[in-house]
Amino acid sequence: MSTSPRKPRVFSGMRPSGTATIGNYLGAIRNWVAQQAEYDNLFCIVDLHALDTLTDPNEMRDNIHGLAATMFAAGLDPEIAPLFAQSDVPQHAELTWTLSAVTQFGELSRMTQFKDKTAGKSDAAINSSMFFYPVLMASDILLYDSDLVPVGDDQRQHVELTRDIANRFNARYGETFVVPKADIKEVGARIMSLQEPTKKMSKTDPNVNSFIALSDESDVIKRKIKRAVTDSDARVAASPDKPAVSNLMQIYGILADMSLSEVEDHFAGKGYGPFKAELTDLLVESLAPIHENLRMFAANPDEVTRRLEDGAAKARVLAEAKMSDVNRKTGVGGKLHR
Ligand code: AQP
Repeated sequence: MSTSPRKPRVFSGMRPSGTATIGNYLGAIRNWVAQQAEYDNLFCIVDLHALDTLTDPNEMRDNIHGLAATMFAAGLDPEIAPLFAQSDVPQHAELTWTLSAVTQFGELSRMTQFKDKTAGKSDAAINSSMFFYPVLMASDILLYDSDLVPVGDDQRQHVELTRDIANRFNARYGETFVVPKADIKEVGARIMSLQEPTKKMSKTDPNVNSFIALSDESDVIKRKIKRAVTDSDARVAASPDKPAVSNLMQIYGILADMSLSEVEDHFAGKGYGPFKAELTDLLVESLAPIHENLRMFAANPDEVTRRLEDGAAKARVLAEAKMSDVNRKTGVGGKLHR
């Protein structure tokens, strides 16, 4: 009897810190959906990672459900890609503490995201959870023996740190964790702000014109694309000295399945007006099926809850087994298990 080889395990997460943007979609969700049949998947709404951003419990609950509905609406199939809320599996927090014992202060201090998000802030305004974020992320990934972590480019350094943490734990206590690899696509991995094209598009950007949310209706998309900054000349051409137009061309190219040079040829001699009009139409058309599904989930919110509960039940089985292996290896606990 031949047994088929185990499919690689994929794990990835998203903070329910706001409404998912076209950046989150093109850099992450779209890839998760496109390759879900190839892998043994687990996806997570990482609510504990959002505690330092959201202080209103109702907003937290609404965002968790809204983001889950968005991921299902975008095509995540709960039968092959279970989705769950991080805090429904307590081992994420438990493993974080254990991994903090093999994570160096200096490593966390060097994380670019920490430096970016805390720049210009006083110590009193920086929560330690922001500093500790990569340890919780390492625990999210390592808890499930994940082989691949499909993320946008901004998370590359955190996955590298996760690898270092896994290797250090394995060296100290024996083979315990799979050492994961980041899966970062060449296109879409870094969609930039529509207002400041040298800055990554973020769902928590206070300027709502800087991003297109997946839930934005056509009139909002039209307005935001109209206001999107462009570069000084009127040519639709991609180059490092034209970051604004290059970013818009990248969005167009991914959605139209065209390379940047094909996009450039398509708009040769046309200028920004026709380009922005076509980009708006393409975005509206691409998001229409997601909107239709979102309306379906809005009419049946219990279905989202049910799917999240199912996902958590599947994740807990794996997390409990891994955490008891970890505790046995480190020797903590009163059971004298050897
Ligand atoms: N601009 C982006 N381009 C491509 N990919 C992106 N991702 C985020 N922004 C872009 C990818 O989306 C996934 C989920 O990210 P997250 O929500 O957990 O946190 P983040 O990376 O910090 O994303 P945001 O939108 O900027 O959130 P906030 O504002 O809460 O910090 C990840 O795979 C990420 O790479």
